[in-house]
Amino acid sequence: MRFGLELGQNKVFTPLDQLELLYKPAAIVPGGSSGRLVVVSNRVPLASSSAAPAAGGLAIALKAALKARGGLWFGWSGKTSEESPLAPQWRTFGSLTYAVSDLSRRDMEQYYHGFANRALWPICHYRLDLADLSECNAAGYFRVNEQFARQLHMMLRRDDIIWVHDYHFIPMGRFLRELGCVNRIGFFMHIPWPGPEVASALPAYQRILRSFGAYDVVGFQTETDADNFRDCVASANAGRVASGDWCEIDGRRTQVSAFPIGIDTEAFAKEARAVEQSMTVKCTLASLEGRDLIIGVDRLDYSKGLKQRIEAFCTFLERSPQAARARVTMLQITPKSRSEVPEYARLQRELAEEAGRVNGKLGDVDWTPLRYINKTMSRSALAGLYRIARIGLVTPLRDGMNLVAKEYVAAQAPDNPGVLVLSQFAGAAHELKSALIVNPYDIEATAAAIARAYAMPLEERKDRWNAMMAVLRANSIHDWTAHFLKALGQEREGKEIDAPLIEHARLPATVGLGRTAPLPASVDCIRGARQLTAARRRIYLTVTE
Ligand code: GDG
Repeated sequence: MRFGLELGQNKVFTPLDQLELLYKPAAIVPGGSSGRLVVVSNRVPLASSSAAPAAGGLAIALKAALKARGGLWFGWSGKTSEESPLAPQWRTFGSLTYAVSDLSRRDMEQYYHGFANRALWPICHYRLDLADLSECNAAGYFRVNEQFARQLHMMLRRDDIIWVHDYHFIPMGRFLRELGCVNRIGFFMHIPWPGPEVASALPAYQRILRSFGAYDVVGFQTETDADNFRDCVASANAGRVASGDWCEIDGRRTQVSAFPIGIDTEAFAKEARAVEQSMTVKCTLASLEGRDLIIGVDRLDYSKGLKQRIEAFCTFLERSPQAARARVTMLQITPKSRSEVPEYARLQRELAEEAGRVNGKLGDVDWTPLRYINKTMSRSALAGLYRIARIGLVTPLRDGMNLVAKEYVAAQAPDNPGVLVLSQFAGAAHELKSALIVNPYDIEATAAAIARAYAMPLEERKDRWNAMMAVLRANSIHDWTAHFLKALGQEREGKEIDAPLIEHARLPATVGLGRTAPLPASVDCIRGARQLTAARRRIYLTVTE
C-alpha cells in the first residue's frame, strides 16, 4: 500500500510501513543507547534539490548533529493553506527526516505576524512602544503551539531527545508534557530576554513564563539574558531560583544557562580566503577605485539600529575631512524581512528615504557615499565583501548574539585585518571585547569610533583581531551544539545533577554584572529537590515497563 504526500512541487509516495516506522514509539532505555535528535524550529531548511542555496551556519550545525544520531526536523513549511491543521508533510534523506506543516491564514496572522513578530519580538528587544498586545493574537500563539505539539507528539519515539528553538515555540514543551511526553526537552532562545519590568508587559506573561518549566534545559545567548529570566521567575512567583543554574518552575527542575551561539569559524575564514578572486569581490573593488569600504549586513529590522548607523556614518564623514576627501564608502546590505508587518514596511520606506538624503547631501557626480542594497547576497559573496571591508559596522540597538559580528571577524585577512565596531547591546559584545564597543544611540560616539577604526595602526588591528579570533575558535557553532546537547543529555547518560535547590534571595548586585547570589541551602528545599528527582525517576521507570 502506498501513501501520497505533497511536498513543494513534488508528490512523494511512501510505503505505509515507513510511515509506521516514523510514528512508532520506541522503548525507553534510561541511560541506554542514544535516541534520535528532534529539532523544532519555525522554519525548516528543507532543500528541495542540491541546487538550492547553501544554508546558514546554524542550519549546517544542526543538520550535522541530526545526521550524527539520526533525527527529525519539524516546523512550519513557510506556506499557508485554507484548512488547518493539516497532517505534516515529510521527507527522509538517509538518517534525517524533515516534517513540515502549513499554517492557516488566521494562524499566520495571529500566531506568526501577530504574537511572535508584533508582541514577543518587540518586547524581547525592549521596544514596548512597538508592541501589539492583542489578546486574540496571544490565543492564536498558544493554539498553534498546541497544534504543532499534537502533530509532533504523534511522530515521537520515547527515547528521542527534543530541542525546541526560539520565541515562536516557547509553550511547545508545556503542550508536549500535557500530552504525556516524558522525553528530555530543551529550549534555546535566540533573541534577548529582558528583565521583569519589560518582560512583564507581555500578554499572557505568567503563562509564558511558566511554560519554560516544561523544559529540562533552557538556554539563552548571554548570562545577562539568563539572569533576566531568573529575575522574572523570582519576581513573578513562578518558581524558585537555585544555585548552579537550576530553577524550579511549577514544581519541575529546569537548568537555565547561557550557551552563546558561535559560527563555523574555520569554514567561514576558508570561504572568505577562497572568494578573494571571485567576480563579486573583483567587481566591487574595481567600482571602489581605491576607496576604503565600510560594511554593514543586517536583515531589515528595527532592532538592528540601521537609522542610527547611517546617521553615524554621515556624522563621521562630516567630522573627518580626510575620510571625506578619500571618499570612504559604506555598503549596507539589508535583505527585506517581515514586510507584511506594518512596523517593518514603515522602516523600509524610512531607510530608503534616509539613504537618498545622505547621498544627496554628501555625494558627488562620481561618488555615492552610501550603497544601500535590499538584495540577498550569496553566503560566499558576503564572506568576500567582509574581507575587503576596512571596517565592519555592527550596531544593533538590541541583539541576542549577532552572527554578522563573528562572520566579519572570521573573514579578515590575518596580515591586514579590518576593525569591528560593535554595539554594547549585541550579545556578541560579551565575547568580542577587543572590538571597538559603542553605544549605538550615541551618534557622535559611534562616529568617533568609526574615525578611530579608520585611523587604527596595523599592529593594533592585528592584536585586536587575534584576540577576537581566539574567542571565536574556542566557541564555534559545533561547540555550541555539543554543549547544549551535553547539558540536555545529562540524565540520559545517568549523570543527573543532584544540586540542591536553594531559596532565591537577591544580594546587592556585584559591580558591572548585576548577578544574583544565593543564600545558604534550606533543608526543605533540598528535600523537595530529591523528592522531585525521585518522582521523575518513578515516572520514567513506569513508562519503560
Ligand atoms: C537571530 C537573533 C542571533 C544576512 N544577510 C544575508 C545573509 N545574512 C545572514 C548573516 C547571518 C544571519 O543572516 C543573520 O544573523 P544575525 O545573528 O545577525 O541576526 P538574526 O537574523 O536576527 O538572528 C540573533 C541569531 O538568531 C542566531 O542565534 O545571533 O541575535 O536575532 O549569518 O550572514 N546571508 C546571506 N545573504 C544575505 O544577504 N546569504
